[in-house]
Amino acid sequence: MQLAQQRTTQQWQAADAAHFLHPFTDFQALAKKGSRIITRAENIYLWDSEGRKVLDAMSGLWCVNVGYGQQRLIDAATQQLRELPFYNAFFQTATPPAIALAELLSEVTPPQFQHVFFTGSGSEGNDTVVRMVRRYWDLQGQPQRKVIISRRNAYHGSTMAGASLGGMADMHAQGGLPIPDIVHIDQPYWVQHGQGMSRDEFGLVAARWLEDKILELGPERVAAFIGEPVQGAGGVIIPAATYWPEVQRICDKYGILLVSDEVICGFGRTGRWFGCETFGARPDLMTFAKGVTSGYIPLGGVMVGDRVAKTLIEQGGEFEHGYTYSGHPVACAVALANIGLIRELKLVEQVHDNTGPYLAEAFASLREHPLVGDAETCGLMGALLLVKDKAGLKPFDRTVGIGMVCRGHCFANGLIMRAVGNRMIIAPPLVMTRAQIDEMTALIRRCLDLTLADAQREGWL
Ligand code: PXG
Repeated sequence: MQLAQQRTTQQWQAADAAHFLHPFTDFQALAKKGSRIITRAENIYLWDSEGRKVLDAMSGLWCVNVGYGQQRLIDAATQQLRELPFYNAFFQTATPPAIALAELLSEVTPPQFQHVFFTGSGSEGNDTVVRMVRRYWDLQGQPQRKVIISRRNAYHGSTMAGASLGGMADMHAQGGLPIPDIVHIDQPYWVQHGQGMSRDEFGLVAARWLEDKILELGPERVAAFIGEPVQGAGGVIIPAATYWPEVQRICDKYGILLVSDEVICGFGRTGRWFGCETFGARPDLMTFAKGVTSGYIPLGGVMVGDRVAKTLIEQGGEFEHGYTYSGHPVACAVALANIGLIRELKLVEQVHDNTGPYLAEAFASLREHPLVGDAETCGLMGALLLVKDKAGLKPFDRTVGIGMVCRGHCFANGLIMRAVGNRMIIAPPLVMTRAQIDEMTALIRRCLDLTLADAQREGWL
């Protein structure tokens, strides 16, 4: 019998509550309520332990780009587990899957990237970025260049450096973060900071906050700027087209390194292989994870551009950094199969030419809903801004928790959609078809209607 079938939902929930501390969770509240137990998945659908089918519009956690149940990935893992389940990449050794993946990543990433440092996750990738950036400037004879500039409401992971780079105030409040020499500027969120300007004008204004911060700190102290092309966990904040080219110009002007955190945007999400290609930036370093294996098995890393790689290789000596699972052969074998499948199914082209524009139309049609103040997409990610009043995008009272109300209806109606404050967000698997986009849009519309009915009944409007 499959493990899932060996206990009832209540038994799983009781054992879960007794022993399992979940990430980003109020342990006591969840223990009282009981977790939803997910037992299997296929394509873009999940099933829970009660046999309920759910459309997973979040790709697991922004990662299952090729959808669930892809035999090619399963076979790659199985074969590699048989042949060589593990060997490390320390002590002057390597395994064929890790070498082949390093080579393939050089091919699918922008041309400045010919080298990769593997990690086990996106957070470890960003910790690697901090160490690498600081090592680079030491080797350049500029050890005073330590400060990394990031943005409020960014998410770069949960380790000490990842959470410090991130701009989540609640995370910083727990554990004395950020660590020294990481500072934040405001995010390029037009609704919050830009109303009254055109989006393109605002994009330039927001980018110039970077220059202001560089000048305030002294350019000689600034090592790097890091950003997600589109902020994912922050609520799918899609910057204006003017933003990233201006950020690039400013980084070039002061010689500082540009880091693109592609953990969510990488591997096709935005309709190009990497988000920096969609937005017109040429980063020196790129963090990746999630979509590299479609989440079938953990893997992350940092693509190291020529500028940094040359210095580390030619002048660096030993780089005192690495993880047991850097270049894990099974993870790398799955990544090889995953990237092969993305290419074969032409998923990046499909998102760019077909399903991405189709999703944009579907979301545009949701703008007519009385609760929706704004609807935006980029490739196969999107956000709906829920508002009390469309005029001036007037928000609901915070105490209402409108996003969580809507998310509750999604759960109850067989749809996984995330709520980030008053933004309802999606990032479905890249294999999603037009018919499935219609199916998802109909579910979203139903949940918006149910949320509106609550708002009318409870007097929130
Ligand atoms: N960078 C970005 C841009 C991410 O989105 C990480 C780094 C960290 O990756 P790991 O593999 O260490 O988790 C992430 C992860 C959410 C949510 O609520 C998003 C992430 C993780 C957990 C929850 O949207 N992104």
